[in-house]
Amino acid sequence: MKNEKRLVMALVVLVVMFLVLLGASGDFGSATPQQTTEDESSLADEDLIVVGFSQLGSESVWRATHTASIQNALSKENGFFLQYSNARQKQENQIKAIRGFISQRVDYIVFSPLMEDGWETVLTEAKDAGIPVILVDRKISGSSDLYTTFIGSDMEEEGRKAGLWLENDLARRGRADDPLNIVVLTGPFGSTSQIGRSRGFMQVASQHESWKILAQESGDFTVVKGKEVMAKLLRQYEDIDVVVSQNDEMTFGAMEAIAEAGLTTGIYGKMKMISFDGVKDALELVDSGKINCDVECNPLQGELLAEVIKKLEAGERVEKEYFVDELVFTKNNVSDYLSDRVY
Ligand code: GYE
Repeated sequence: MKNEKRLVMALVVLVVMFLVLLGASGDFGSATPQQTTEDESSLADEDLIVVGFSQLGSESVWRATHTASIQNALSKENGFFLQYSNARQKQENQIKAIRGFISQRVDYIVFSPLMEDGWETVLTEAKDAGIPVILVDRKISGSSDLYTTFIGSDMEEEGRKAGLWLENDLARRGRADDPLNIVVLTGPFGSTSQIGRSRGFMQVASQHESWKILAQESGDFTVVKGKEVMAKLLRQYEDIDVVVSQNDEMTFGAMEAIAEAGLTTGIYGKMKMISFDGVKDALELVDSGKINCDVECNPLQGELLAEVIKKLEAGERVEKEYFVDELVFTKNNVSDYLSDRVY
């Protein structure tokens, strides 16, 4: 009898676990983009603004925060019906998702383009269908007629800020003319974040004959690839003075590789470490002196997006570009921001 009871309990637990997993699979399930079906979209209240949002993936804490910011701002309570699709780092998935939104006749298409190139055909289809397109976070190459507005960061300015921090730091120490060996871990080549951050940093670097860029390699904005590329660069080059890593995830990976090679980073270490994004874990490393400088990239773009869509709904004119506010974090100021950082 006791055994039977146990068996029944075990079965109940299994069924509950199965149901919980089933519920969660909306978020973590298939490799194809999540599409809301026609049936679901007909649930939308007549008055809600229907927005299709194609996110490029979920490679970083920055990205997860960006997604959540948009999901929270485009809520039903705020007047929106949001269809979310995660392209899992594949441009073809984003194109499929956008085509799905067009065929469902959503009111707006919002998307964060994985790469700058390759959108002309699908965005012309959206234009022909009369659906306004709003770019968030990253941009596209080619004609600006294919989108209504952009909301995000000035990536080139971010790159420049990194270069200027380095310039000032060296000058402050009286080492402005010391020879400097620099490696750059970039985001995926062809993405706005890589193009902008590289361009901005190189603008400053090109003013300094003593700065030598040893390598620029993509670490795909991930911890694993950041570590792999950094380990390779450490084998290749004996004397690296500065690591510029175009996002915090790659920085975490690179720092593991550097520690495993028996080397140190930061204000007390051998190599200067410059990062981008400014997520909480990285800011803690700025605070402890292991990252010298973290250039903020602000993922909290949802509220501005909701505001801009409401303006468009009201027939008001909107700007072609909206840039979010961003800071530069160093040991000098980071403690003022750490406790409020939620991501
Ligand atoms: O820096 C990185 C993310 O495009 C600004 O993409 C974004 C970048 C961000 O995955 O962490």
